Amino acid sequence: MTLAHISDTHLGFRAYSRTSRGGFNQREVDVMRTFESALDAIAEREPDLVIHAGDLFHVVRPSNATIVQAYRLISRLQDRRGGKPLVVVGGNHDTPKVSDSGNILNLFGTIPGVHIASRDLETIELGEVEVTCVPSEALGSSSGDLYLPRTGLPNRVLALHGMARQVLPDHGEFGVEQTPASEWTYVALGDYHCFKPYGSNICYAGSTDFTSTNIWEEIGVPKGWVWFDTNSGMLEHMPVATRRVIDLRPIDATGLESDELEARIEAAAEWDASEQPIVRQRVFNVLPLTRQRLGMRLRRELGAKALVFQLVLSQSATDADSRRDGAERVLDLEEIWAQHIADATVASNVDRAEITAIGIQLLKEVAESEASSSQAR
Ligand SMILES: [Mn+2]
Repeated sequence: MTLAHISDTHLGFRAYSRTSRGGFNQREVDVMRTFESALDAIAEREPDLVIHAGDLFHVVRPSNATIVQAYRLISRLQDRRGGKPLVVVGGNHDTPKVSDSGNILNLFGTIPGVHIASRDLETIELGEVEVTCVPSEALGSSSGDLYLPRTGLPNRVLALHGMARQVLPDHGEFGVEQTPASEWTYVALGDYHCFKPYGSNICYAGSTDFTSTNIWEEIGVPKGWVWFDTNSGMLEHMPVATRRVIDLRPIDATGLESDELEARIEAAAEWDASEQPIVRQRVFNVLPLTRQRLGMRLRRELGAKALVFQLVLSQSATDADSRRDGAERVLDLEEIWAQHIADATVASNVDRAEITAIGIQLLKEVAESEASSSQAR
């Protein structure tokens, strides 16, 4: 049997203010495009079984456009595969907390061959294959028992969304030694956004695009999906192309005048503008006066070479220091907002300074309310 394992596609994910020609958020378009190319690659390899290990959508209520496109792409995949089984497990992002009645995932169960396990632990029998599904909601309610196969079928697949102590009980990070790995033909994990295998038949497929809160810590690991062949026992990560994300080497601004710092930042900006990547340049040890003098021109020019150019100026000496003082992220967003309003086309009677101030005030309120509520991934 051959199997394709995909996860954390986060359709409907949006970020930054740039829009596509059609007026959609550009990152939302990107994420859908990567999903499409992943499905095309999967269709080409003709797997017997496809597992989506959760977070098909980024939100519980995706936009109509997102639902329609996802439905079209999954229908086309199933068409090409002649309706061979595709199992989708509910993730923490796309499962409503309250009731199952309004779960958008259930709509996809109407596509030939698609099985949805949105909320409860369930075992689906597909000929010679058992697929035991542990959606995010079912994982939350279980008591910590190990998951074991429930049938005697020759192929037994566990599909689970979460950081799975039940599968990978405490052993350093997530250990493989104590898992019932030998009981399962394959364990398809979702939730963690980087590809991560545990032994020869368990892995997180990772996300298909950069959709986490902190995309910068994911740069080193390619996005993609996983191919598994039970005959050869071979587990292969299949990368997909995404928009490039570039984290430039941080600049130390100690002793630099603002024009010298500008020159350094400009010199470092040597990526291919036609790729329109997402770029971050961090600068440490920036004095408040230098920050004020750093021209908007620089941000605009470099911003035009990228989908997003994040210039993160910090008074602290290192990233760890700036995180400790807690003000960095808010400051960063404020700067992005100020830049956006400086660049935006506005009616002549609109006061840019006033709009900027209102936005900054709102950002502060959001930051405060976020700090007081717990952060779920
Ligand atoms: Mn996810």
